[in-house]
Amino acid sequence: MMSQKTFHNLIIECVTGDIVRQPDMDAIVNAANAQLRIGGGVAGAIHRAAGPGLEEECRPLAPIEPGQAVITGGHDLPNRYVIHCLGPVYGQDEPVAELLASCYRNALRLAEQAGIHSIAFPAISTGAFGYPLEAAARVALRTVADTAPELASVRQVRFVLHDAADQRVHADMLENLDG
Ligand code: AR6
Repeated sequence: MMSQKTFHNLIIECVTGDIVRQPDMDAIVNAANAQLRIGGGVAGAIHRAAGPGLEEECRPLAPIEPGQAVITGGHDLPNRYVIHCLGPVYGQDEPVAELLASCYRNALRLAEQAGIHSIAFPAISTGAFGYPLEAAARVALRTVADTAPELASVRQVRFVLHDAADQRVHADMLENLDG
């Protein structure tokens, strides 16, 4: 299942799938922990697929703060880059929506600097960090759409949702999102 819309020449799409199985994307985004270690969820899947070289490259870049992003190589992943974002812990890190928006803005800024054309995001903070899916989707889609006019290199942003219900929430919201 797939839905797509264009904002200022930026294609935004929402698909159901696995973040480590997006071989056509230049970069994938990690829903990281502050220490940039393996962890569970998205981070576990990315580190397992990338191999131990990723954790080694991450070590000197840690720790990072909520809202911050750092970029590394993709190692054994099919993607050239991984951009690691630390999302806010819901009910703990404040202001929570602003910190989540910063993740998306900072990731896109790093992607621009690296000359990246395509980037895939998971739903940052909506797993272990407890951010309600619909509220997080609203922040994520709005932030990416609002950033579109500033992007020159990034042409395609893909939201990869692990389950179909989450994908539907994003697809419906994308459908109703104003440019
Ligand atoms: N591909 C796409 N989406 C996924 C995948 C996958 N392979 N696996 C899970 N999701 P989470 P967070 C979804 O917990 O909330 C880690 O342990 C998942 O259903 O990965 O930012 C780190 O080490 C959920 O909707 O990230 C941190 O400590 C979303 O991705 C902490 O969890 C994010 O879930 C970060 O928590």
